[in-house]
Amino acid sequence: MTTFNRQRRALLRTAPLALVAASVVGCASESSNKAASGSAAAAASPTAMSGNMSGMSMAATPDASGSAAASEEAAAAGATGTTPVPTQVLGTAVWQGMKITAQAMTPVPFDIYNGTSMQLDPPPKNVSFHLMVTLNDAETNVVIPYASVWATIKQGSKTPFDESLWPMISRYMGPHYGNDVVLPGSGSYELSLLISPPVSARHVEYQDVWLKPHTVTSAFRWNPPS
Ligand SMILES: [Cu+2]
Repeated sequence: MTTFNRQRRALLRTAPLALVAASVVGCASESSNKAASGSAAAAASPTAMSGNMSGMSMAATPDASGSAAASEEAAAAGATGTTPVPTQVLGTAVWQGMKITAQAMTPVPFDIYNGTSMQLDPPPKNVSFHLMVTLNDAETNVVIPYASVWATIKQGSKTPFDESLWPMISRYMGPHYGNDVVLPGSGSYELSLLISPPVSARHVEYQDVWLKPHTVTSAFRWNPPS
């Protein structure tokens, strides 16, 4: 299991609400999403951040056991014709009592409902996996919704993935943040997750935590299933 490096933001984010809005109205299947979403998304761009990395980074364990729910989710997605991807943990971190878990599983088509209409978002060509980020209370394991997550995957100077994750629900995973990811091939990658605070009313035990966006990074290795 991989431990994310913790990366403190040097730049204060000011628009978590706008980021939520951008992720809802944007087309997450397009890599131009971030640029097309205007200043709100640009303000939330991980590339706008600078910060000091600290902590240890360990190689990802591709076969680290994911949750049983993720396996159920993957099984439910098995009829899509894409190559099954064993559910694997790409990285974990804890931020002020919030457990952050990034997993890869079988690519899935998903429906995006904007309040009026439903639009199917099929897995893109040459899709590698469905990236799922779950946020849980580290003590009670209760799911934490209403946050937003931007994921960036780099390999050297290249950035094959840099998009917001959809706030997403499923029968097996519950609320999570997800998108389908295309990587150029097997190799070592670095995953950064920009977690913007849950924008919601909070019971008072959460009044002093998750008040600013926070970035965690983790190295992982991707081997496409054969
Ligand atoms: Cu999902």
